[in-house]
Amino acid sequence: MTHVKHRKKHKIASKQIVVEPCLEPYHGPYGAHPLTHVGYLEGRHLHPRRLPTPNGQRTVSLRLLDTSKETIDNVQQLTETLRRLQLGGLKLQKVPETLVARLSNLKKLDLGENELGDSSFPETMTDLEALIEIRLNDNKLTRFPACLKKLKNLLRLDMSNNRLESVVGLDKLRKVQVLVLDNNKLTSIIKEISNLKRLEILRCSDNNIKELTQEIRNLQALVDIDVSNNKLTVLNAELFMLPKLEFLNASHNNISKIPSFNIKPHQKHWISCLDISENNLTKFPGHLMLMSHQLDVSSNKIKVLSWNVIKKLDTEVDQELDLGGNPLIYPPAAVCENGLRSVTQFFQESQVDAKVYQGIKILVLGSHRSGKSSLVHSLVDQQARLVREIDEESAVIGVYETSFDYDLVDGRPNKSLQLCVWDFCGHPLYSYPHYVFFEQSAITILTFNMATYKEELFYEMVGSWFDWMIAKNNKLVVLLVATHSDLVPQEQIKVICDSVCSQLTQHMEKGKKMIEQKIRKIEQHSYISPTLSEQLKSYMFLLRSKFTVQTNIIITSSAKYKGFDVLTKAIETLSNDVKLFPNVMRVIPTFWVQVETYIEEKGIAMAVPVMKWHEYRDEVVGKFGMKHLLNDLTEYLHETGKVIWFSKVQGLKDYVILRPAWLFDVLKLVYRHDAEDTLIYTQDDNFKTVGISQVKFDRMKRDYVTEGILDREFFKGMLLPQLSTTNINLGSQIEKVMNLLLEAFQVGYQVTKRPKDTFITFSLDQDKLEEDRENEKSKKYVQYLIPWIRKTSEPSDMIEKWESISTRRGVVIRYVFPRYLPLGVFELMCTRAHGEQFNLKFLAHWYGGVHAVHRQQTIRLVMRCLQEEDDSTVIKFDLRDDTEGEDEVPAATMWTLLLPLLTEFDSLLKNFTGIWVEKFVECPQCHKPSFPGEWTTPKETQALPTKLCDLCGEKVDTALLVQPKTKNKDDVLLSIRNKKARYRRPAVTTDMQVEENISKIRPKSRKSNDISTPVGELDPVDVSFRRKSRKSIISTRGYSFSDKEI
Ligand SMILES: Nc1nc2c(ncn2[C@@H]2O[C@H](COP(=O)(O)OP(=O)(O)OP(=O)(O)O)[C@@H](O)[C@H]2O)c(=O)[nH]1
Ligand SMILES: [Mg+2]
Repeated sequence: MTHVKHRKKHKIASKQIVVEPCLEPYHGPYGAHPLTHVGYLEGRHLHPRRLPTPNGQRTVSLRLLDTSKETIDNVQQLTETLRRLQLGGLKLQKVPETLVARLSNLKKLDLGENELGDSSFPETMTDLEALIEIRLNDNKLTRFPACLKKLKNLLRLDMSNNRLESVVGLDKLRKVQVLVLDNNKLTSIIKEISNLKRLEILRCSDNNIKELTQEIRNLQALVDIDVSNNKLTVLNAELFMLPKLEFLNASHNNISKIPSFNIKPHQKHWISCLDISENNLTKFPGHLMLMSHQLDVSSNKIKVLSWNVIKKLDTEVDQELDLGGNPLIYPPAAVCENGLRSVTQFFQESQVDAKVYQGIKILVLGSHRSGKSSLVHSLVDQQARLVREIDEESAVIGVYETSFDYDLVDGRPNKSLQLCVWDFCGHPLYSYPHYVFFEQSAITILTFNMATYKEELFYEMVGSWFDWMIAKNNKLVVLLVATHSDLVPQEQIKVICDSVCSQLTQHMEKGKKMIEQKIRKIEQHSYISPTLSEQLKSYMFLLRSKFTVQTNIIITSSAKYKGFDVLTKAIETLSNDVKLFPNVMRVIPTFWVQVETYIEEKGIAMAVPVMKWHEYRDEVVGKFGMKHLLNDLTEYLHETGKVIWFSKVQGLKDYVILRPAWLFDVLKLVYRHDAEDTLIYTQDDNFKTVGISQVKFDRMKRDYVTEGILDREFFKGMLLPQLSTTNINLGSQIEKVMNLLLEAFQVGYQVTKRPKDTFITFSLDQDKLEEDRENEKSKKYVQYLIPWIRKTSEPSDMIEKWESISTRRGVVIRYVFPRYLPLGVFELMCTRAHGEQFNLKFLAHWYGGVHAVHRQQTIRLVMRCLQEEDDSTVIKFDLRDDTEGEDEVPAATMWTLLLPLLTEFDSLLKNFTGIWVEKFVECPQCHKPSFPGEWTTPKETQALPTKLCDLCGEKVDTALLVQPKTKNKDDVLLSIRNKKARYRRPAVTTDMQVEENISKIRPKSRKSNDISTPVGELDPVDVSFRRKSRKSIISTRGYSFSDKEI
């Protein structure tokens, strides 16, 4: 009877296009009726029953076999108790409005295997507030039903086997943990669901998905993802970084490369199963073996396996590798078919003759957003890759390792070129840290975006980068790469390249001509004074720079993967040029390789992979012997990017960093152009862990971002993500990292906040610091000033004070940089000037200047960095008498303070071998730089009481131009005696001891008659030596810029 009635209703309804389902009569074990399966509280099975059920108050689940009015009415009687409702397989074209209304306690709803379309859901669906699971599989949906957005408690959703083209709106279901979208028509998915932070299982096989976008990194809870049978060509690194990932099925796609990425050792986790079978991989993604128990790369196009990865595998870990169905040549297919153990054995046995060749470092430089990271990714992955924003990998410096593929010779791998690529983020803030890492023994790729190139932008986009590079290194090997060629019309490409080439040639010629002019000017002097001779020497040194620049600009598109064959070839050609890189491709002794592996493992095992040089030396020599080879070996590790050891840089040479990527990650934490956005209190609770409240955090962040003042506690919070929190020695780890940054890299110096001050004023008072050092409790108030972040202006009281003593006796030194002053050099000097030996008490530090007083003499010092009208930059050391009343401090005393500072600055400039600097003493009368660096060669001037200023014609007391000579014969004898005892003596303070002090600071190089000694030697004069050297300079005068290959 019910059925007849129902059919009638269906007919009427269909006219109104409201279609109710029609069911064949049910014939179960109890006859044609009942029509539901009922489950009771604590019952284990569904019982076929007729509704209404006698156990209404205990009914928790129902499987309906029809949706007649009668049944619905009966269901509505059970709203209080009903938890689960199954409406699957009823051919429903609509969800009955009255059925779902008021089911406010319902937890699970199964609407699978019906005929539901996009408009089949009534508004009453929103009443199902308690719903945690809904099945909509096997229906006819083309989009995510809007009414489901309101089901905020939903944990599981199955919409597989529909016709979904979009899941817009699904991101509102913030609590979803399981999402099943298999077999639909989706072309993208990750962007739409990227804020589902609790998602654990994502199934979307058999769709048309082309890309898993970077937003996948937000799905931090993801454990299991199935993207098989789609149209993927790339798997991005972010996917493998997901901290909880256990299962990945990406089989049956068109994936041709797996990106390379850095697995941070302490963040590494093991993935149980990675299935990348049935794809187009040609290169063995060996790095995945370092993080997966089971790797299936069967049925791809892999020909060769690399020993480089296999040798790193831990034989203790149980791992499986499926290589079946690949056209393997090496090791032979028969070996590979027998699994990982057999592959490892094969390599071990044949390794006897497997030589290791030295690789090369590639440094990628260029303006901000010019396409460097995209270029690197495309080069490494050998396919089109675009980086959309600066991500964690590419901020500061990103490190990538790759090798150019093996050529097979007689069925065996031939030499392979190992590349270590350092991708320098182009944001100006990183200019200084990048300088530290920009070295000669590498190929530099300089990129410019040809789509935005204009002639008038040449200097900004290309020229200034050459100046930047030349300032640091006087030997360059550069590949000039034009990116974004896909956005430039074909006919424009040549025009742009020709323009860049000719402008570059002009730019370099201009530099050369400027130097030659300077040389000619000096030569016109009838008498070349020792000072001029020094200057001449430095110009000659600059002319000896050697630039190898590829004039055929390499045109690339990372969007279309174009030009990379040319780029690869160029890198190969340069690397194999023995004249340019004598060490590259040499065979590395087995002993070195053993040390390399040992160091790599040690670096991974250490929470802070940094060793003092002596610790490193003792450990390596103790284990491997061969002390005499240690320097060469460590240089090799440094040149190939395995460790960082600046063997020639004061301060830095005392440290060996066993894992360069670790150091860059640390720099990324403390030194960010986007600190405003990336420093977030709630992120990982790091700041909370170190005991900083939200309010304190806000204040400290503001201090840091606006003033460059970094609180010690804040510093700790920043560093925490890079440290091993499971290690109990967290305190000593922090100490070690801070020491590395502050002492070796000199990123800043210590200042102390005055307790009663407001948070924006800081004491730069060293006396206060001493107090603080003694008082352990106040340690938490310690702060550091990071000069290159400080953008404040000169305090008005400092300006006034300085003005008020403007007529006092003083000495002003100018370092002029006619062409280029590397960013950060001045700031670094400010940090160095805080060394105790200079005896200075700093009162203010602003953008481009510091103001200090001497602790013992009544002298003030202001150091400034100024931009001149002629585009040169000047660093000024300005000293003034500050005695109350008459001037008291003699010029000699001023020099006593000044010379060590200048020596320090000279030693800093020595790290910039290509820098062009001219030194002057300002005329005290006309305040113009008219005396050319007399203090560097003082004897001649010392012999004169006065000297004429070339610019104003006034007589100037030579005591204001050089350190006055006060020695008589007895003094000399005394000085010799003192010299013998100098290491036992306290810091030098008297005028007489100055020269001695200088000679202590100066490196040994003065003894050598080496023309390549960088400019600015503070040389107590040895006249015979200088005469000799002047001759040699003049005899090399014919040397020209012809060495430069442009
Ligand atoms: N069309 C097109 N876009 C590109 C190409 N190379 C890079 N891009 C885009 O240019 C922008 C900058 O690219 P990145 O690779 O991040 O540039 P970068 O030089 O590494 O930038 P910084 O590290 O911030 O200095 C991104 O939006 C890229 O998607 C290219 O060859 N063609
Ligand atoms: Mg980048």
